[in-house]
Amino acid sequence: MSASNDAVIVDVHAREILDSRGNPTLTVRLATSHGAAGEAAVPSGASTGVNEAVELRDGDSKRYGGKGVLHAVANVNGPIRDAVKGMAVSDQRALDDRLIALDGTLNKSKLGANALLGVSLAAAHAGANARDQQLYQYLGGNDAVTLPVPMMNVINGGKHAEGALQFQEVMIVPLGAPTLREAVRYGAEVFHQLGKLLKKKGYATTVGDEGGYAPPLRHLDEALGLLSDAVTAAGYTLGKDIAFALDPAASEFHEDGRYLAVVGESPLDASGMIDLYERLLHTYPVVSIEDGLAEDDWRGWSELTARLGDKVQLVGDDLFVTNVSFLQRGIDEHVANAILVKVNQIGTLSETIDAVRLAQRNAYNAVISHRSGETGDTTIADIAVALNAGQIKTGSLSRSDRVEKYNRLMAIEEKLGAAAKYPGAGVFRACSSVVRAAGS
Ligand code: 2PG
Ligand code: MG
Repeated sequence: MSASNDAVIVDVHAREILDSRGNPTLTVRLATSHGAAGEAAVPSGASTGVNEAVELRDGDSKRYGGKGVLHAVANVNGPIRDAVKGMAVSDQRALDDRLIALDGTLNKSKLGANALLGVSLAAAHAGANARDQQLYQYLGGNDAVTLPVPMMNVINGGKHAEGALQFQEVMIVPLGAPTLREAVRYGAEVFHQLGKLLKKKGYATTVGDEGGYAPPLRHLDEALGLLSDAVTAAGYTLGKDIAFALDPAASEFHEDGRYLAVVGESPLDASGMIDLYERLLHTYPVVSIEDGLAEDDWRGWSELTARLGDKVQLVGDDLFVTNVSFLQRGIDEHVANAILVKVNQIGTLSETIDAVRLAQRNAYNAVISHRSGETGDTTIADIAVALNAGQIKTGSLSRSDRVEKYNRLMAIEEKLGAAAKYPGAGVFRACSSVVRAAGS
């Protein structure tokens, strides 16, 4: 072991900052005995799953409408710092175990998952810096060579754009691109063509929380129709170069067993929703549907998976909340075939890695994801490559909180050089018809 491997944590310091929605979050800086340090900022969701680890907010209505995070900051600068000082920065697992034990609750409600995550991720950055390595390399070693296929959220709705589509995310997937760099270009070109089309049709081209357009459309077909035209106008072949992915975030419009998929129309039951998805799959090249049904509708999810699981990627976000217990239930009950992975849903890097590894061992796909409230932090780009996850979801092709992740991925691809792999359509092995269309 080189001397730098023995670097120990000498200081941890958190500070309140703002996220992309103007809400408080925290950034944590962790310093080591050898002079290396690391910093990480914590994201925040809007359409959160009920079983997510707890994001600690002050609740003091005199500050930021109760959304301040000074308690979480104080937890880092007090008890957490005292508990981790002197620990080896490179032993991520021991550090995360210490954080989990110190909190002592199942959902991290005592110290806050936001406090724990900031420390956990800052330690990983400091560890990488102490060894003079890139983060993806530090976490994934020489095996970390797979750039993720992005799902780019170009039409925002649901909780991320009030007054727009009921479905939260309509995404493009550049699965026919030869490299990540080209995938980003495909995405940006389609995004701009979509903007032109919307403008021509008299829609505003302002964007939602994740940098995608937020036109006041009612039906998903309108969104997918417009997007199909944008893909063609950008010179790409639908289904071959670019496919679609959806995140309805159905927990948000589910009530008493029914889903209000279109405002002003009758709500559908789970089977009705599955019929809707089946029809969409026949009409458009949809390769992935996330949270197609609600987080507590396990019976509906079983039917969804039985009917469509061999045709399309079915991703559990609110359903699995990056938690191995929920994912294990999904595996046991044949529910979904992929997991969305959000570091702040679970609160430490080690538990995030556990969720991805459990998925991979059971032939479930893993999609590393941002939150709708983000910062300039790009840690998830490195995590996606480190774990060879194969997919990332990190928003549209506008706003720095989104594009910074794409920019980081392009930098990683350049650093990897000839070793870099962009898996393209191959990651959607469940979607046989689309993979065939894309010729892989
Ligand atoms: C989602 C996410 C990210 P939020 O539902 O997948 O796109 O949204 O962070 O608001 O939960
Ligand atoms: Mg989601």
